[in-house]
Amino acid sequence: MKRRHLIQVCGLTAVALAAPLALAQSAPFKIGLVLPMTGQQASTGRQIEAAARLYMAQNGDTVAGRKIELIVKDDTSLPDVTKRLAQELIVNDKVDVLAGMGITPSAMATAPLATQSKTPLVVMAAATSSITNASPYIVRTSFTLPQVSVAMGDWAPKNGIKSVVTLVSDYGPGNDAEKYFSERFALNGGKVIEKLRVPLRNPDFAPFLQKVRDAKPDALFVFVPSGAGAAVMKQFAERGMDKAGIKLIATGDVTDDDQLNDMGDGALGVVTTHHYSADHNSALNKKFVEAFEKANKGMRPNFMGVGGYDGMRVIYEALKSTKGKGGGDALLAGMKGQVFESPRGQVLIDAQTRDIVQDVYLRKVEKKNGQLYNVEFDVIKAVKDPGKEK
Ligand code: VNL
Repeated sequence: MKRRHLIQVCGLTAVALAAPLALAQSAPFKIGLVLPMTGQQASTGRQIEAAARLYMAQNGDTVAGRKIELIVKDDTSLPDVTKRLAQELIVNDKVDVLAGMGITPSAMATAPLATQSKTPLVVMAAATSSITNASPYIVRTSFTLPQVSVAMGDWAPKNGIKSVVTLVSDYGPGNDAEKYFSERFALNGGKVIEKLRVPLRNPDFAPFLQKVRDAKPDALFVFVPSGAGAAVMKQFAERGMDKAGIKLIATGDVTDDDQLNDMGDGALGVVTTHHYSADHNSALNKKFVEAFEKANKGMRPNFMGVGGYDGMRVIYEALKSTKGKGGGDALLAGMKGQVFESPRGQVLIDAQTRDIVQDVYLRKVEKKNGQLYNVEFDVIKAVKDPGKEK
């Protein structure tokens, strides 16, 4: 009797001691996802939120014993708002990870907060090269403009394009695209006749396109952010640029899968360089596109969606690597060096730069089963951000 009693007491003590630990382990793991859900970049927010929710639906909402809580905040694409929301998420909600960042100014405004609070910040959209230098807590799952623009600087001169006018949105990623395309194009013997920059907010492309017509280059090279491509394509066609013998070449942001199918036949034949096409030929991508469309009333995933989907993967695996414990530095360590197959192809989170290394594709807009797609026709394997090599 006595002995049994003792065992019972010991058992109870063990349970009592274990209880606080078990409670701490089961506290939710919070991800603060700050995105432009309204305003000019709303399609980016819509894509990333949908992709994050799909990832959770497919992989479960409990990781290493922790329930994953996704807190989505709309920054309306204004960097001051991004910063305020990130601050609230850190201080009030005590998030374990920050993520999202639709545009470069939002990521830049949030970077110092990530550093001060030692909170990993997973950049899923913004793509200026220098973003990852702004905080040692930033990890990127999108791409960089230098990464995709250099490929066009190589392709164009080999394909009969000897003179170009560049037209970019006048901020970080546009400046990167202009610089890295132009330098490589010139190195290959091409001539950049003029460099034009349009404002990010409410751009009117008409006066710029008139200038391009007058300059008569072989091609116009364009970067505008996701969501703005359809307007460029429309005005390019309306001004009869193609009939004047001027080709359109661009980064894949312009023939964005989110809008491409509505651009009409004017988009046919446009060649772009980018890291993701919904048409990418792999079993994993087919499965991803099908599930994404099914969960979102037929919406086709674009490169922003993939950045969000892979960003969630990076967070899940980092949490697993800490066995559910978390902690800013431990999570960051678990994010660095991840290698995995994404719907875009094989990727690596470079442990040194915390930036993504990935394949860059040459693509041409073609019709398949009555729908417009960026059809990949060539690939440059495992491209690092050239912006980090200087
Ligand atoms: C950025 C770069 C934004 C590429 C984009 O779409 C994009 C950025 C909203 O770094 O601000 O396609």
